[in-house]
Amino acid sequence: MNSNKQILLSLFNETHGGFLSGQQIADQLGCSRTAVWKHIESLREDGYEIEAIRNKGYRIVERPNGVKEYDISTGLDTTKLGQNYFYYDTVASTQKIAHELAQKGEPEGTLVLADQQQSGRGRMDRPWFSPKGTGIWMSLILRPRLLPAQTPQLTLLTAVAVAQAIEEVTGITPSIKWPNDLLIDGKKCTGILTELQAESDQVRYLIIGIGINVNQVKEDFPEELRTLATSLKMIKGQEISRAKLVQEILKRLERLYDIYLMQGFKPIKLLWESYADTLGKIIKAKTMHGTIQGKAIGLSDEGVLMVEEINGTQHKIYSADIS
Ligand code: BTX
Repeated sequence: MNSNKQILLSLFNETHGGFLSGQQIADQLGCSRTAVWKHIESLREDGYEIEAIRNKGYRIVERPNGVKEYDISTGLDTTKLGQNYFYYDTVASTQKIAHELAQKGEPEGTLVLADQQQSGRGRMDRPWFSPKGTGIWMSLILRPRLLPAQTPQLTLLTAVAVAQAIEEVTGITPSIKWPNDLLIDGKKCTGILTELQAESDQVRYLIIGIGINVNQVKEDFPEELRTLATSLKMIKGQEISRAKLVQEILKRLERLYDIYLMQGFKPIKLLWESYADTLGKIIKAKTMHGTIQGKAIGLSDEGVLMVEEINGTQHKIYSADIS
């Protein structure tokens, strides 16, 4: 977005839904009245509904549910996360781009977000359905000083941050299915994918991928996902602002990440447990080494799921699909 458009949108923001006269805009942008009209037209082309009234000026009636740079940066309450922002209309996968940027040295907190992904991916290369304009498909670069074995804790931390943000923006409380799914009414609305580059004893960088179904309706999902997946709009019955949700996630994530770096995993673990759907239930954990069935009895202090078989044997589950 060019800077004149950004300034114009900031001016509208300051009016809190009120009018700006053509002269005010011309003065602030240092341009002619004809140029003002062109800027307004260009906002309309971006999907802004703008009312124009003689002797009063212009007023934004409705904003597009966008996630471009301006939509995210205005009102973003973080010092690091999302301050360096890369937006794309369409990509194969934001994970791939975030890896490339991390390798080029982009700093911690860099955010990559796309309006649509054509090959969005989940764990073990499973596909992640990421249609245009309705969801949040984003990847965040972190550079914590951690051992590779500690990084699953950041997946759990991210799940808590997203759950808190969804709660704040929509009033809906999701539950977390270990380790990386957020469910509402038993259906998946969010998936989290953590990938890392590391030496044997030190993480070089982490890419945290977050996919959230925000404004899809049932018919938007392919047949095979309709019984498994849901969106926030389907639950809430109204459109949700994607930009607001992204901002809230970044804010919550930054706070929890700071707490984690200072105090370790324990406070995060307590929060995670308060949203947990898995604990106390009899589960089947499909791991790389076989299937374990038993009661999910808790999280260890490292963030590993503890499962107790009926004969009392306890297992630590580091990575698995849970059913
Ligand atoms: P997962 O492996 O736990 O879940 C993948 C499974 O979830 C799929 O096999 C399918 O059954 C189901 N699924 C696919 N798409 C959706 C959807 N939109 N809603 C609900 N269920 C679905 C979860 O992996 C991690 C997903 C991370 C996605 C983000 S989006 C931004 C970033 N870029 C990227 O390519 N991936 C991450």
